[in-house]
Amino acid sequence: MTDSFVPSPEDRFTFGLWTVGWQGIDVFGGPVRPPLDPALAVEELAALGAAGVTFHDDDVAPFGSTVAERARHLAPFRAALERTGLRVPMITTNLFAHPVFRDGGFTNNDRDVRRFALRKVADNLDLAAELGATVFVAWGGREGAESGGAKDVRAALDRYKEALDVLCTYIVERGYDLRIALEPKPNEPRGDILLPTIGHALAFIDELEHAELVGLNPEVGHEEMASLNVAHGLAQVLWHGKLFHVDLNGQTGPRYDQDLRFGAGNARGAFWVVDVLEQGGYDGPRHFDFKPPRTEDMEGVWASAAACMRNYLVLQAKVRAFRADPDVQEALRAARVDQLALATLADDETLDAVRNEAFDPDEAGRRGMAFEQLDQLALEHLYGIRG
Ligand SMILES: [Mn+2]
Repeated sequence: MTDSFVPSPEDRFTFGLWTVGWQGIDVFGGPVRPPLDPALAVEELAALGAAGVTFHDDDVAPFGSTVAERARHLAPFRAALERTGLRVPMITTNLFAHPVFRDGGFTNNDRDVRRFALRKVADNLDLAAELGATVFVAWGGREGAESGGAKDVRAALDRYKEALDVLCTYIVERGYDLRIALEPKPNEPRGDILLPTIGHALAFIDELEHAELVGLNPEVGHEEMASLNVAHGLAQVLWHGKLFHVDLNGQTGPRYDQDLRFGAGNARGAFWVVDVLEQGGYDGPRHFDFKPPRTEDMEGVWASAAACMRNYLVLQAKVRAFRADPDVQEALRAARVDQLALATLADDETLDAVRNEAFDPDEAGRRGMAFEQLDQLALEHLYGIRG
């Protein structure tokens, strides 16, 4: 298509190998697509205009590979990276697929498994540093429970903290330029996952020894599964200085984890997600963590991946046009959005100033906020009849 929504590496779009490589295995059926060679994924993503790829350790070298086997599996992948110039800005560890992780990794009740999980992550931190990744995502999909008595949540959080403290100490001691990004999710695969939302994870980070090295990798679908407003969540993560990475995809409200391509599902929510990322100064990768539906063959997979980037660029153009629209600027003033940026008390004032202030709440209570006019302008930009 010949328009301006053509991605290039400057847009910093990245994809997990497990996204385009997903074979469609779900709870109800086996694979619908053949395994995807990681080197081929790199070539295809580069041709589509992506800037980088990310992966779990087991995506490139099978679980249990020796150091030599891992090097052998990584060689063609590395060669493809060199040929295409694609980067690896983020790496993550699979602590959920193998049966040993049936009760999680860092918070598994079995101490031996927890020790094994730390070893697996440490190996992967070495690889991340070697490949130049600066973010290490920790999604604790199996850290949780289905039943009440089986998990002592306070003890589990002690172990979660212990794991992150130990791993951060390792990062510091090795001098790695790496930060860890926790990825909250409310449920799936566990009935209830620990650190289920952005808010839980932010509060948890405050208790860590190296809190400065730990931030978040929020995912659109995960927050929407919990009926939360993703744009608001991202804004708060930015406010805390903790947006280390972001997972973009699509979701239609609270149901199973759909992992739709970005921009599908809640399109209105996606508009505000792009707005907050663009306005909020986030300069990291725009990382897509989606699953091309089972209905698709490989052609459909690449169409779906291209659409993630295209939809981001379309929404980016729309939020820019929205912000630049003089009618919107007037509507923002009418909605008194600018007033919220003003401190409630002047520099030289104390609480006494407001206690002695003349104010007519009935008069102020009659003023409408004019939010509907502003929101309608946003929708009209999204619907494509403005800008
Ligand atoms: Mn994710």
